[in-house]
Amino acid sequence: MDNPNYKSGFVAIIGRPNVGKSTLLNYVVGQKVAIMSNVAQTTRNKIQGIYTSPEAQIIFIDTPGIHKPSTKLGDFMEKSALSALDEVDAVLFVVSATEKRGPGDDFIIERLKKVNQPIFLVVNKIDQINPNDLPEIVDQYKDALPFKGIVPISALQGNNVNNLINDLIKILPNGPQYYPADQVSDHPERFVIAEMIREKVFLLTRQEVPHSVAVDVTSIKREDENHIHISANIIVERPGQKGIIIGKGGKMLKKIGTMARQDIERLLGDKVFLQLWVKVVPDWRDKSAMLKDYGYRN
Ligand code: GDP
Ligand code: MG
Ligand code: K
Repeated sequence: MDNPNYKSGFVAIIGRPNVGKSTLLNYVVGQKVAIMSNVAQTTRNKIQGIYTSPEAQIIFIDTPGIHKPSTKLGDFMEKSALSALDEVDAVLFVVSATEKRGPGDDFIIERLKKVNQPIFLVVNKIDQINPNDLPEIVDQYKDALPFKGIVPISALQGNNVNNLINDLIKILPNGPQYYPADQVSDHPERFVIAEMIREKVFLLTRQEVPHSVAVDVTSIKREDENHIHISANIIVERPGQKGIIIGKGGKMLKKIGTMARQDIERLLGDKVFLQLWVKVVPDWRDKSAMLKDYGYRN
């Protein structure tokens, strides 16, 4: 891609549970990449969806970890959600037009006060309200943060989502098309699966393994009617990290595989055979920090 005017960047989607973050992501990407559910906090992973057009590529990050931490795990997830915010080009703060501003929103607003990147207020579910009520809903939020824009949408019906995308493209920097245009449509679940494996690596090894670990899902094949065979490489920089991930007698890798497999089975609704390898790629760290962090390979 050598179009010097091409725009690209990373955008985080933040909001309390059930405001429609996954629905928005899925609408924009045109694929069911994130797990949608009425149950709060089902999407515990940093899931990315990629929007690609001839003018721009936007890589979306779902950060459900940004809620009040009450456990060690919550703490850990919140930290990674916040550190993701330092690296993005814009933040979408999604609220629901059908609900009053609440403590969950206030908590997020407090966190977002520390963020320097442009923040858009996205008022979702406008299909559920009387248009006359919109100004009153927006009034609850509009002075809380120095919003770059306020965009009412219906993620479910797609109303006004194009304008949101155009607003985002306007503020994105010039940059390359990081991912091939068909990456998401080829294997919409590939990114999610890689994220699920990555999450288990961090969860189980804690701080011993740095965030530069990448997961590359090398194949997803249907074995038979009820089974899917998945192979993935966990890529680290140093042999020591490989040792930690494999663990004594392969115990750690087995644990990572079992926990990831359970998540993937829930995602795909099928039984899964998951084969994991750990590979050392010494110059991995030299690559751009952003691409590294999001598991990009090549
Ligand atoms: P998340 O927790 O923020 O990711 O929320 P989800 O995307 O999982 O959505 C939660 C619920 O709200 C689901 O039942 C969605 O179908 C519903 N929903 C999301 N966006 C809209 C919308 O624009 N309009 C309506 N009516 N429902 C929506
Ligand atoms: Mg969600
Ligand atoms: K949800």
